[in-house]
Formats: sequence, structure tokens, C-alpha cells
Amino acid sequence: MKRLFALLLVSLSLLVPALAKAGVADLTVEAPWARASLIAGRPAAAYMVLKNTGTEPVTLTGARTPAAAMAMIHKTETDASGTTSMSPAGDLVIAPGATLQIAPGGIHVMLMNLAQPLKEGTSFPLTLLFAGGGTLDVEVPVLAATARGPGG
Ligand SMILES: [Cu+2]
Repeated sequence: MKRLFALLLVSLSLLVPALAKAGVADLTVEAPWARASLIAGRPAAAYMVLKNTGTEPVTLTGARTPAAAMAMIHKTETDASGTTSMSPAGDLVIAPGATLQIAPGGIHVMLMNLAQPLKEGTSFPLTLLFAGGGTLDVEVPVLAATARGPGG
């Protein structure tokens, strides 16, 4: 019985790190992209679709990239008078089976203080950060400055 308990403890301790990242492993990233910089010195934004194919909610908390000194998850909102503004999106929970659209005019990954202007035809690595310490690496292709998405 004592031996069984010890075995159980060992298997539990093996299980915990796997569980902490289970949600992130069930995330799929589709169609990541960013617009090329038109004007040097302006911030850029990265877009993609995140899908939670797992059974646990996953919480997106932030992002980082060597392409920019600061990366933040922002949301764009338009008020009743038609004024558009951006603010930090805070923690974003993606429920099991749900999809998070990170797209122009809505939630976006704001890239501030770019290391260099984003150039069409290149790509840069972006790491998404999740509650519980999970991370997800995405390679983001840079499309034309006039692109509306990977479809054109
Ligand atoms: Cu923004």
C-alpha cells in the first residue's frame, strides 16, 4: 500500500507540469500576418486566429517579440460618436471550442518601438503568453502595407 502511494506521488508530480500547459497544446494558430510598415517609427500590429481545440479554457495574457521593444494585446473600440480608440485588452479567455479573432478593427497584438520597420516578404517570430506560464511561438509573415489579410 505504501509503495502504491509512492508510485501515485511520482505519477502525480509528472502530471502537474503537463497539465499546466495542456491548454496551450490544444491551441491552433491560423493565418498569422502583419502589415508592412509604411512609415518608419510607427507601431505595427500582428493578427491571427486562435482556436482552442481542447477541453480547458486558455487565457491569453500577452506577447513578446524580438521585432519590437514592447508587444501588447490591444482592443480597438468605436464609441457612439464614432471615435475609435485602443486600450489594453486585459486577459482574454478562450473557452473550449471557441475561436479568438485577432484582426484589424478589433483585438490586435500591438508592436511598439519596432527594432526596424516591417518589410513585406519577411517574417518575424512572436511568442504568445498564457496564464499558467504556457507560451506559443508563431512566425508572422509580413504582407503588403495595404493588405487586409492573408487572403489579399
Ligand atoms: Cu493597438
